[in-house]
Amino acid sequence: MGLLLSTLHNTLMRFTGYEARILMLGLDAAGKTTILYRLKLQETVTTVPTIGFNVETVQPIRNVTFTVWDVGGQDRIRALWKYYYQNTDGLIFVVDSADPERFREASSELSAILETDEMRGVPFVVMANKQDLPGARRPGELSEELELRKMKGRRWHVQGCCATTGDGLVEGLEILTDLVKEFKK
Ligand SMILES: Nc1nc2c(ncn2[C@@H]2O[C@H](COP(=O)(O)OP(=O)(O)O)[C@@H](O)[C@H]2O)c(=O)[nH]1
Ligand SMILES: [Mg+2]
Repeated sequence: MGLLLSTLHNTLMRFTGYEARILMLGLDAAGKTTILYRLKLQETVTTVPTIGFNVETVQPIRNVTFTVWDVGGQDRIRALWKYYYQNTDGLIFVVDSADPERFREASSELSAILETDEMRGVPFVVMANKQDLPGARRPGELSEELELRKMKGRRWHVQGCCATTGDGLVEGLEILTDLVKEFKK
């Protein structure tokens, strides 16, 4: 854990010099909150339930702000999301790799997010979470299932991970950091 934390801080250090706004989105139960806890980002989380969806915002760590909420099936409040999309530098989209019944829903949510004007060109990393579970799809397979090759005009990566152990999380963040730096050039 100590190692994970110091690696994470090294990773976030590489953002220093400018502020980076990272969104972490995904269907409910994909593992977003677990990732926040695992990265020790949870302590400073504030939840804003009044606007109809629970937004978790982490106070900036080394100039990096994380904002998190569940997507899917909330058409009534979808219009509000764009205010949170504004000025996003990078997207983490978390998927439960062992729940193929929801791949289609996850894929259409991801497409809808990426198609908004506010998210144009923003790079993303798909966290292929729950790699520890039997039957979990590997990252390559998941990128086929989510039809990521159709998502033109931006850089992306699929990272296998396990939020409960922390495996793969720092790797995914490091790759996102590199993609964000290229995007901001
Ligand atoms: N086996 C396993 N379970 C996980 C993993 N990540 C999250 N979970 C479990 O999945 C459930 C939903 O996780 P949560 O973080 O609340 O999802 P969220 O709705 O996206 O915030 C919880 O019971 C977690 O303990 C993982 O990598 N492996
Ligand atoms: Mg959650």
